[in-house]
Amino acid sequence: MFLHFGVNTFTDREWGDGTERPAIFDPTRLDARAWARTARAAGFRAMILTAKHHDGFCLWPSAVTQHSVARSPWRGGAGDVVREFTDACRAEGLRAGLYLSPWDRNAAVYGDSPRYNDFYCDQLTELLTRYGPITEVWFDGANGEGPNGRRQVYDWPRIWATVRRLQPGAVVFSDAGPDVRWIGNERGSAGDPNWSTVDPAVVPAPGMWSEAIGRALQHGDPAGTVWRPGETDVSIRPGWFHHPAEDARVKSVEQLEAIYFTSVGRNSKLLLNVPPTREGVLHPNDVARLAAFRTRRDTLFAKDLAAGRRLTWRVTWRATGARSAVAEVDLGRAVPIGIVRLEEEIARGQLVARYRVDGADDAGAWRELARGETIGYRKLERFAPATIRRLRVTVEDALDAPRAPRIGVYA
Ligand code: FUL
Repeated sequence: MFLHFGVNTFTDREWGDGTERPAIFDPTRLDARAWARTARAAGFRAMILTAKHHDGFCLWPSAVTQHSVARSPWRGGAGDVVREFTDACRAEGLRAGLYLSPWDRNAAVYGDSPRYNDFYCDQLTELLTRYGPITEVWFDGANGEGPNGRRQVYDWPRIWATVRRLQPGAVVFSDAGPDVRWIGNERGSAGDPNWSTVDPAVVPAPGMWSEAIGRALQHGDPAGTVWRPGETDVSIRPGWFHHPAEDARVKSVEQLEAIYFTSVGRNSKLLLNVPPTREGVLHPNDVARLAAFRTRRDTLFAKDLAAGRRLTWRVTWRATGARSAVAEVDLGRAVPIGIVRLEEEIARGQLVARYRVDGADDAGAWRELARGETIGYRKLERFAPATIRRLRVTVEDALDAPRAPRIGVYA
């Protein structure tokens, strides 16, 4: 779960310009533990907080700027949202991630490239040394001009090396990874096909755009030399920050379900943004929607008809060529099915390049249910419900001799 929170929450804007008075930051009942409880109940495994957005306002008391919670009336100027957030994550068994916007519209040194790189690495060092293990560091690509109209030249190698040195277990997210890549849009839709490997030369740094970059982010590259799986970030509302005028525009369960299928169901992780309100809590409409989304997923995936028939079902897997193979699952009896889940053992790489799924009823009449290209860690296929006894997954092409995918079958 992604949380966008900061001065924009109080000014009702999406991008602050850095001139906001820290005094406006005054959440009346901030409750990070409640954010974490909601996230956990909804099935999230990690949360990522905007420690600093483009306005430069820091949700922790940074020693290198005055533009922070330390100058706000909240908790008498002694508060630290990053501390409360990371404590809450740990208390609820969630991993903690942080977003530190490279673009800073407040810092006077922004655009004075070597000095801002120092300033930025100082802030990163504060975040990565004060709050225990950080799972993911999130670098967005927006990078406009500074307060002085100058553009910053970021020292990405140094910035990434700072994360490696201080938090060797953290994954680094940006358009250019190096560990996890942006999926190329903010609509919740990963590419199909979607390879977890990329050619690093195509996306040299965050914040660049071309058609080739867009394609690389969406689809990856089967010939790519680095492993850089996609992460799909999308907001539960039209905006990233909370705006009271959008309280009735929280995405429906149907929209969230569709996003789940086009992100998690396409070999990508999902990072769903749920922004706290001015009070510092999640809005009841968002909380209710998350709960309903969880119920929907639990219902859709309640019963794996393959695994549930352990006594009678059989899976056979045989190679049909150097890079092709076929798996067959006998469900024991003909049952209505509408979703198939396929998973490659990605600890050993991503191989499948083309596959099809067929089903046969009791009479043994085969029909095609779905076909696709990549599988990766998870591929979800949804089709018009059919009554099926035997299921066949045919890998028609792969980068190397394919291994048997895990197969789940749902009504
Ligand atoms: C973008 C930012 O400009 C948006 O405000 C938001 O934070 C989004 C997740 O990343 O680069």
